[in-house]
Amino acid sequence: MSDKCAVVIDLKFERREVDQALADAFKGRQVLHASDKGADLSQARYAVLWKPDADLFQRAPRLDVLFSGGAGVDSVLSLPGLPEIPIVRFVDHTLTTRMSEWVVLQCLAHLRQVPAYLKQQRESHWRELPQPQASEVTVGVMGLGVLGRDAAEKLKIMGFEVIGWSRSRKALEGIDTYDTGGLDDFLGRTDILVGLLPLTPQTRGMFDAALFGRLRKGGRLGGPVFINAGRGGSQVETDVVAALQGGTLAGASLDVFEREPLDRASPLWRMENVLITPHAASASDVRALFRNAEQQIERHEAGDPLQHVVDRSAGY
Ligand code: NDP
Ligand code: OXD
Repeated sequence: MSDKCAVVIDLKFERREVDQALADAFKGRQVLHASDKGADLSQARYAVLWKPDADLFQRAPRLDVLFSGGAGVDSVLSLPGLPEIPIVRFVDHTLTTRMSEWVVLQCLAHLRQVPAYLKQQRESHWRELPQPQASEVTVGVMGLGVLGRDAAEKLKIMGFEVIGWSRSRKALEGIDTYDTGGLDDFLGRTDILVGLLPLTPQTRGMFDAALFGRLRKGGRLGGPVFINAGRGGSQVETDVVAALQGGTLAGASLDVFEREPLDRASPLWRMENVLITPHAASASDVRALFRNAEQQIERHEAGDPLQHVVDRSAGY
């Protein structure tokens, strides 16, 4: 056996996919699978995890670093028995690129009236709809972290007017930015609201009736559009439904929900102006995840600081 410290894997990917990715990862290190209930994890120093079983930290009491299988760490931070050790978030261009593709796709879908054309197609109805220009529509991105920033820049390239909001104010070329104190001004300019916020006590339930009511009225899309790929816990789903039914919102694209999978009885499934994806905006690439964890372990063992460490007091 190698004298390099062992790694535990506790991910909810298909085991075959994990095994294929492991063929090129953690060379010279023992890799243990938490799903093998007989495996001795007592000496493992690193864990790569996503929604692990409740007994992981009892079985692996000597961990030094946790690697989250996703960019969002709300579920990791709420794990029972979570040890006081660094948690490294997953940050990788594959994840960022996928998310920006999803966000740009959704903004374009509402700009170019895809939900209305899909309805017309189902009814074999030939009718050209108005075509506002991207430059006439302001997209407000809430959360200008790794994902929000890239999405904002790509939306800008597509020609949208883009503004952004985050806890601390950011400087982005060609994009007006706001901090928490500027929320009213930010919302009052926004035609398409994009949520790319982590779920924290501050962001829980933030997308509610009051917030939707502060979005810009009278824009070129016939009303504001809400797009969320951050976390479902940030949206009050009954308020989203009511805002769509009452016309406060003209449309929505939702990838995340208060409870996942989204209940079959949810009216959101049947709304013609709503596009739904099953928390699939940007899936973690398991090869990239292992490559990242391996690089961070090498840094850690060489005495260099870990990167993308979660700030537990901020919750992300
Ligand atoms: P980052 O940590 O890089 O960025 C988070 C951003 O949110 C930062 O700009 C931060 O502000 C801002 N923010 C946090 N709390 C507040 C607050 N209370 N008020 C205002 N702004 C706030 O995260 P990522 O960009 O990497 O990821 C964002 C989220 O996307 C993840 O947490 C996860 O929930 C979700 N996600 C969803 C996926 C999907 O498939 N649907 C896939 C991957 C991630 P500041 O810059 O000042 O710190
Ligand atoms: C993530 C996610 O946080 O998949 O990476 O939601």
